[in-house]
Amino acid sequence: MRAYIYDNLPGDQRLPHDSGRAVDVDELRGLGVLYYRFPSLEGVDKLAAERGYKNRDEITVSPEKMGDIYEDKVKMFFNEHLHEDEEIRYIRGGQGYFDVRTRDEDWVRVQLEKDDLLILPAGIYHRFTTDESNYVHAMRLFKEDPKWTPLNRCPQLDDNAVRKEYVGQFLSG
Ligand code: KMT
Ligand code: NI
Repeated sequence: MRAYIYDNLPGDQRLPHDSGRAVDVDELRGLGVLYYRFPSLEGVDKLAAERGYKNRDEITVSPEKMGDIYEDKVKMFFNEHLHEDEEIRYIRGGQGYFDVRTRDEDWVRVQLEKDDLLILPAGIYHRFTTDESNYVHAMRLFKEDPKWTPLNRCPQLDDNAVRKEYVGQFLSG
């Protein structure tokens, strides 16, 4: 895992876009974003049990697996959105970038690789993309049924109760 401020320069979303400003795990924690490294599934199983996660699935995001819809999927994952539940992703192979918003509306780009697990809190604005390798294999963890409805960012979403709760807990004061 490596995290840094996104440079906001034009260019393919899959390029690193590294501004050169590093972000450490304490800063991530300040945004409610938790990082773990689990070399085996044991650690993941334990975390899932502790947090009440009953279900999981695995997804491979690559042109080989997805064919013609790959480019559309990658663009969709990159739309800024939030969820009303936390989002947990465990990377089993390849790499990918999760971008999360700071209180200053910068993006922190979190580069994940095999064995990295990231927890995004409910209500945080974020987006995802593969990198130049165009390959990531990830496990998605769910408390109940696989459901992770993305709510795309728009002004009215600031009134969403889960968003307000997130802002109150992590972005104010
Ligand atoms: C997400 O939340 O954007 C995804 O599930 C993308 C694939 S998992 C790395
Ligand atoms: Ni999401």
